[in-house]
Amino acid sequence: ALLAAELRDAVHCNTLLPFFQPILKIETGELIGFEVLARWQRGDKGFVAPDVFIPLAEELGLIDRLSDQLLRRCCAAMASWDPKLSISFNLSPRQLNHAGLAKRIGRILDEAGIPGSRLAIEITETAVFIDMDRARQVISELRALGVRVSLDDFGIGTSSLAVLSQLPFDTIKIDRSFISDIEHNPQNAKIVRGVLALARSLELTVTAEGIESDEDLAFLKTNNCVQGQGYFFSRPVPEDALPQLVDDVA
Ligand code: G
Ligand code: G
Ligand code: G
Ligand code: MN
Ligand code: NA
Repeated sequence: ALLAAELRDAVHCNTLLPFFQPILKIETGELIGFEVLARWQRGDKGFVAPDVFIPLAEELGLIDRLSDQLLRRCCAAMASWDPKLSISFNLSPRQLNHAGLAKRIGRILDEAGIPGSRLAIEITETAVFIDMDRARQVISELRALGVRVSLDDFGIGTSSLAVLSQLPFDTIKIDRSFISDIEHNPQNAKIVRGVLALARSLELTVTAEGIESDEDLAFLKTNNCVQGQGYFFSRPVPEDALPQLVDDVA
């Protein structure tokens, strides 16, 4: 109950922060943008993980407001970046069912003067896709804004192939459980090669998550995976660390 009250306050005062984890082109090492990961600094009690406060925000009916605040902050930050850089922003599956999602996102982009092409939306496959028609409509509305749509955590859900077959994604993000330590896990290596082949035939871009070592990276390079992210490049960092990070990567 205390946590809920504090989260209400944090959303009310707009104190949640976006952290940024770089996404790179595997072949060239070029920085293409960042995944946005929400952080809540709870007074002097340290950071609360999104796994905890995102479900709570959903329960409290605060998720849309929280999400809009974060996106606005990101758009404000992006205005000063190299326009080639984009962000990849997580939405809760439940948000797909809220009417006017694409309209709200379009308005936030417009107000900040950021083109839709600099935004990707990440959606995890879950039971929400039971309403495939609804999901298809929202994804199409987002793509009409020029926003790309990614299927997040690919491979650990229950209906990946049905979802891919029925919904118009641009990108799949291979779950990090398949990538970290791929050098020493021949089974995962085979699965990832298969997913890359599947993505090629569906003309989807792939982002590998959870790249933790130069061996992980070398495997993905050899197998022509296009994009990647992970602790090997950088942990998620706050906005004020971005200039340094952009310099380091370049
Ligand atoms: O969240 P909302 O869009 O209602 O907030 C509008 C602005 O009002 C926010 O950007 C925030 O700065 C300010 N605000 C609203 N409530 C509070 C509050 O309880 N404390 C502080 N410090 N600011 C608040
Ligand atoms: O660092 P990591 O602990 O950031 O993230 C844990 C989980 O929380 C991930 O699955 C991520 O997709 C999710 N997450 C992070 N930020 C957000 C957000 O702003 N909205 C939603 N819906 N999920 C988020
Ligand atoms: O579900 P989603 O893909 O949005 O989750 C992103 C989560 O993965 C965040 O918690 C982020 O901090 C974490 N993460 C990002 N890169 C790595 C990595 O290389 N290794 C591990 N273990 N976690 C990572
Ligand atoms: Mn994600
Ligand atoms: Na993931």
